[in-house]
Amino acid sequence: MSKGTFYITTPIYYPSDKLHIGHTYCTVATDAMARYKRMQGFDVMFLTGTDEHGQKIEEKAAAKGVTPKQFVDDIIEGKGGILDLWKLMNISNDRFIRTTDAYHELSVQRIFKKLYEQDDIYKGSYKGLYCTPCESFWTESQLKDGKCPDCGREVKYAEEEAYFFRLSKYTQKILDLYEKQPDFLEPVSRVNEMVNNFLKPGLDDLCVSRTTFTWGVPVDFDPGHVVYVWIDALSNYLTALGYLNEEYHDVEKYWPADVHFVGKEIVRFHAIIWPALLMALGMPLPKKVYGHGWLLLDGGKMSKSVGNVVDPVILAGRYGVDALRYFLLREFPFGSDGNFSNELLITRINTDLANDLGNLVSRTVAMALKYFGGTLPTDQIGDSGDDELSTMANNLRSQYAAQMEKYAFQNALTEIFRVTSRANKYIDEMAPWVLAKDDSQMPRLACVMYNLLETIRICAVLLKPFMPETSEKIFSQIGAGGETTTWESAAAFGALPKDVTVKKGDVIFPRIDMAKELEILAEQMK
Ligand code: ME8
Repeated sequence: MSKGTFYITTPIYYPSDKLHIGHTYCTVATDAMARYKRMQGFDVMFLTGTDEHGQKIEEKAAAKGVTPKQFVDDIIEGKGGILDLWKLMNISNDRFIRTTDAYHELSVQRIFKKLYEQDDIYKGSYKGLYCTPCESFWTESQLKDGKCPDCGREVKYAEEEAYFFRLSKYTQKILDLYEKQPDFLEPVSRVNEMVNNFLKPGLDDLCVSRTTFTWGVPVDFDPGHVVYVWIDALSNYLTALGYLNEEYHDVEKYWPADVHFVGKEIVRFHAIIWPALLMALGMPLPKKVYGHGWLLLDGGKMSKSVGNVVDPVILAGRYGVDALRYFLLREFPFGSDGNFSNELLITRINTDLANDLGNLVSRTVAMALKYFGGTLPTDQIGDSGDDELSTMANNLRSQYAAQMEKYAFQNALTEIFRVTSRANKYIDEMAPWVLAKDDSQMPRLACVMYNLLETIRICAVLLKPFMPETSEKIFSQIGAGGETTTWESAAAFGALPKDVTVKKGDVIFPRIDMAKELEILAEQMK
């Protein structure tokens, strides 16, 4: 039975270049959350997609001698493109929206018109410092040494006819929102940033149309204007459900969104502009916006324009998708920035996945085979004399859930690995190889093996959102399946039948030779 709906989104990505591991980070986090909620029995809608309009794409396409649509089609649908990357990373999105989809464009035009007709959008002129070669307006503070920050050339004062959204009207309403709904925006540090940097000084009206490029959704009642970025991009969260279009009919079912995951630099758009637009449209607001941190490389934000990007395809190819997924969510607290390095990745795989989890599974399965031929004897189950491990495993699901509900993926995983470490210690303390030498100790030995298998089972259930393929491999080795792999079954110790049969399988995470691997990676990432 469904526990209700859960609507979660990633930002829609610019298909201007190949995506890097920073983009993968947010999508993997969203995927883990979506899988977690599905496992719990929620009817999940997980949306991701691409944000395809704008001057940058138009220019890149022109430089390549193709149309903007051909350009984005290739980056999205072409070999090694965005869709391939999400498939590789095992992303379980329910819907994929492209802002060039006809139904989305139609909705955007309808939204724009509605806001214009009710006077939330008005025609004015965009005034500022203009760089002619870059066709960009800049504010005084954005200039570098008084010149264009992009190309370094002179700027001059200019005016351009444009439409504006009356964002200034919403300053107090957004402040009230943060007051009334203190968990609307998390982590809390981002709220302070919004209040101090943008709301306290007062919001300016927002330019929402342009006439200097054509690659965008046309304003249907004023040819020459195209809808400028944010109305087009932000509204994807609604149009993908069928808002003001006939493609889908899910607005009532899934809106308001439960959470929008976004990178910290676009929090302002999601926590100020988006709620203001929704207020203007008379729509309920999302329950939460979560602004995650950046993956840094050598201390700077990983980004294609800087040229310091790491390719997730290379890493997933060498260490497996699950290892990469695990690393991303285990290594960095979701709300803060984190410094990526190949050393960190390999260390994490070796310590947690190969030594801790992998060893626990292979030792346990090997001992169950060696001492009992693979099937535990029901008539001989005794007491191991230690209930600390089973108590920990029993409490694990609720501790894990408490962290997952806060989007504290790192802590949720830490909870699981505290239990796997304890289980490894339990093996050393129980010394099954000593028990096995004494016939009278067989009931105790059987209990030790059962406790280990049960502990592994509960951990593997809770790891499913993070490492779906690994959990399946573990289930198959420890003789779990069907009802013993469900969320419900992880609530209590003892779901596996007492005469469970294990099966030898491959090592789930082979140990990596750090020095050798670092050399190979350096070569491949050149
Ligand atoms: O911002 N670390 O698209 P985008 C972590 N189209 N996250 C990173 C990152 C890094 N190094 N680099 C990028 C856009 N991201 C808009 C969104 S939503 C209505 C429109 C994250 O392709 C970034 O923070 O530039 C953002 O959340 C997402 O990737 C998409 O970035």
